Amino acid sequence: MKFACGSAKIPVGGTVEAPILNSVLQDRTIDIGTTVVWGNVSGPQRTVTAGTPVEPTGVFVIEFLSRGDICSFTFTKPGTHVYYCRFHPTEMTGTITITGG
Ligand SMILES: [Cu+2]
Repeated sequence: MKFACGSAKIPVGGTVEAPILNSVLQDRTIDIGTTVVWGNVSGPQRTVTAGTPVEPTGVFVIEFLSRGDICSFTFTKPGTHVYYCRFHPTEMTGTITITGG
């Protein structure tokens, strides 16, 4: 699992931003090896939690993303991951699709 927050270095390879703005978690389609960077642009605390509230997958879990915080995760396997915010599990959901490999 390659996961970085705060001042940690963004790994080598492509990066794609997925800003969290107006209570929306973004959908992104990326190539394998790409790092998705989530930043809490506005609003209260968020989480970026892989899976669904009923069935979290644990593939990536970013807890307590306060306003201004930036976290990232590098996807090294193809697949599709739905994700959600634990504080707003029905309104805030998104999908990351990883192609290639
Ligand atoms: Cu939320």
